[in-house]
Amino acid sequence: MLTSLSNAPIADTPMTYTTNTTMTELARDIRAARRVLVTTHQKPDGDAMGSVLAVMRACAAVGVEASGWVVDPCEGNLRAFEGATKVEHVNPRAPTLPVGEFDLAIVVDTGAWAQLEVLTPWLKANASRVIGFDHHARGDDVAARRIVDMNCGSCTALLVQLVDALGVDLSYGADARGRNSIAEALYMGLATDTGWFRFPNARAAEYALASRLLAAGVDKNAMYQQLEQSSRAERVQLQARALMSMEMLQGGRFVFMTLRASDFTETGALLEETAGIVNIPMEISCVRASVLVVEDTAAGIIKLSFRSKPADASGAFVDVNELAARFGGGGHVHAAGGKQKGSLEEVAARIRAAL
Ligand SMILES: [Mn+2]
Repeated sequence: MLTSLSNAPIADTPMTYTTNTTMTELARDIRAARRVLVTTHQKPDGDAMGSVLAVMRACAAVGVEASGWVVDPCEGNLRAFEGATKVEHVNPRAPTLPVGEFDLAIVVDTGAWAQLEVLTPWLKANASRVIGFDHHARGDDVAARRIVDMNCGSCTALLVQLVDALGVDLSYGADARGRNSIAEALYMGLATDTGWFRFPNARAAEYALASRLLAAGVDKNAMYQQLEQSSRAERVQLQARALMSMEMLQGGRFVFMTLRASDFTETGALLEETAGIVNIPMEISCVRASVLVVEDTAAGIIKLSFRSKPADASGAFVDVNELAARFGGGGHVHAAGGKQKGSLEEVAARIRAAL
């Protein structure tokens, strides 16, 4: 639970977070299963939800019963993609654990205990049956067997290999309008994790996968509108608050923004509506990295988001994965998150010192 969080950085464990099995073996085990649980990190983003939905649909395609189990908050924009794929949404303040017998538990888009707090007791009790698919640099021994590929722009870019290994058609699951297919779920993760193919992690392989998914019937324009142009006005007002708080540090190399509890109450915006705000200052020429600090009074923690630009002409860049690791988190070289206890002022001072 959240009370187990500490301010200490994640200790470097001797375990190496790397692939220790093959896609063929995991595909075979999924096919042999009768019932599987599919889950991801708390507060799922587009890649997490896309990964859960893609795996659930691929399981359905091979006759395996899949239960989706996700710890909220989860944006309505993302839930809109569930269609007929029924995902159980768990309230982190009043959590429940999965009920019934599962032959396998499939953890996607994370391998870190810190991101699976609600489900940790259940996963530990079922340790031998847990398999994982991830594209993050850091992780723990959540999944006994796992495929980890940091070179995938999204977890769904890794999962397309699983779908292929299962021999399932990418258009499986499409409804009468051509929506809610496996391809759509894969595209949701791919498009959102690569910032709609603008971020450094959008490379030839990611564009090639996008091409394949579009050919499989993905309606990218409808998806863009649903994912990026369906905000409430309160969300844009919250963005304005964050931008008003903007401080330029180190001669403008770093941008530092804060959102206080009062910013949420006064705008009526929700905590999950902070998504994407940390990217906005990257539009500024001199900025190399951006930090957003959010006061989450309900959870009693301070949430941190970090972003950085790819290497400049001199080859220099800010490794925000390393930075986030010093603040109870992690992620990728150019996109990471963390959480801290303490007051907003205390945490802000710690981060300013680290920058
Ligand atoms: Mn991801």
